[in-house]
Amino acid sequence: DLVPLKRALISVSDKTGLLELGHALAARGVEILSTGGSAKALRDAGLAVRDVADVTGFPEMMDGRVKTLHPKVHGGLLALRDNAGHVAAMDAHGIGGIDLLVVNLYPFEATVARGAGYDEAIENIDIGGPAMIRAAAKNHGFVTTVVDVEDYTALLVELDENDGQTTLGFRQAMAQRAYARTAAYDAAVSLWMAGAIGVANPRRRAVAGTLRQTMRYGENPHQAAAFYTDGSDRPGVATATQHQGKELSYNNINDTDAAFELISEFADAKPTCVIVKHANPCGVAQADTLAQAYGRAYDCDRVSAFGGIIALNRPLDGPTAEAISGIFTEVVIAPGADDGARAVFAAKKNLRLLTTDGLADAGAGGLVWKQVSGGYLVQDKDTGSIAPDQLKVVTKLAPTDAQLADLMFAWTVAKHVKSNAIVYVKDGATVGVGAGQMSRVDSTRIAARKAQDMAEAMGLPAPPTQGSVVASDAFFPFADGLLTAAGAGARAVIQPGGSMRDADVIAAADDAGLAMVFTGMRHFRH
Ligand code: 93A
Repeated sequence: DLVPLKRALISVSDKTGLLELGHALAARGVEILSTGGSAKALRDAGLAVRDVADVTGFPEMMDGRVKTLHPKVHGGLLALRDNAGHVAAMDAHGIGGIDLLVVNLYPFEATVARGAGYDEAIENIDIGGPAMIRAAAKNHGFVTTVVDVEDYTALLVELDENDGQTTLGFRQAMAQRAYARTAAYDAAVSLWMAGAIGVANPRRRAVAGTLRQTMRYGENPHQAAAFYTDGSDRPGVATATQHQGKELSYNNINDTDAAFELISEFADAKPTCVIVKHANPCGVAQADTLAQAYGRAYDCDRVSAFGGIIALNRPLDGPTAEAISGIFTEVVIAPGADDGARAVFAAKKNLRLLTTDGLADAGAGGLVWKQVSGGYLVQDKDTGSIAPDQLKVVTKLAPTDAQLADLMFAWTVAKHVKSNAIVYVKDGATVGVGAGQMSRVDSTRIAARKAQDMAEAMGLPAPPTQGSVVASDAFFPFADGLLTAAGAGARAVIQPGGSMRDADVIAAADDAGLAMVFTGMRHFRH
């Protein structure tokens, strides 16, 4: 299964490494065919190159839209060299075999990422390149396909190790990468078009990604992992600038994303700080300064905050950096960091500091998907939100203005807590977060117990849930959860409503002297 390499076709948009490759192939006696710009670059470097136009007998035409789309090219890529009929057809039509295809495609992803207009994007959809890649990769029994500059070295090593030939294993590996590239390429085109023409339906969208980073490991050390970007320029962990600290790990990226998505809900709010652990917020708070907001978020659950991920809705300043430096933190992400903050963090070599170009638009749509055995679940992002005037007061007592502000804050945080989510809030700070429990009453108890623990640790006279408000991401199916919250000292409740037993729950709230509002919207998150 060794195939000697006699003729190569090179057609590359990204000319990186082209001349080195050309020289290396020429030195190994390989004849080089090439298209316009690639041929010129090789020729300028003193290499003997034959133009594809010379092979096909057709000039490149229609602004280059048609240059390699010809039987002399595709026949040379697709012919089975051990098939008498194919060989006869090659002879009859003067088709020469092509043993190596080196192509990298028009930079469609980069073109749309820099915000090019519609027509320019369309012109950057490569047709001839993917056609050749797919043809050569299909015929990997005889043809080697290289679609990535990073594989040039591997190709030359392969040739050197096999006396100018390639092995089937190598050609298969390259073919597999080739199809990954064309699949991702078309998916990127589809994804861009969906945005350009406003297709919102998840059932009509393709999934695309570009490898950004391979990691030492995934969620656990025995799992391999990689990070793919989707070409979006949305502020977030994928587009942030890292200023210091080790490379982000799989869990760092996951947690940083959770923290940044939540902080982005507070773009227009006063200074706000989010602390995340295991993709759940363990403290979210607002204050007059960012440093105070951090302190209040930290006080929600000091135990969990250790080794946490911090997101801020303002550029990081010196005093906040100073406060954060008090304990071990994995990542800080903020829409900027001033010189004072950078100076403070300079001493914290392991802390990863990421800055973004503003916060993300929390209302912007998008898709989220989750793998299940045998497939993917795809759905719209949860961009649902409600305004205070859409809340329905269902109890005799209505919340005060101060409670209403806290209820809205708690509701927003609860949207970002894994279900079943229960969030107690007092004066613009979470004081208890119950996450990811299978029963709502357990989440309610856990959040209250955490508040109790903090009160004991900090020597407070009473748990901070006394006089708080509470949010529940979905309705209370029974009165028990609500009564647990009331027992912990919550005075007002926000929840979707919609349970069969709403009447019981409302009656229990009235008996306990609570104010309760219904949102009519649920925020499950799993
Ligand atoms: O416009 S195309 O889709 N039509 C073609 O027939 C064709 N053949 C190769 N684009 C085509 N290519 C692409 O041209 C290659 O995929 C490569 O990205 C680029 C190289 O052009 P040049 O060598 O002129 O710089």
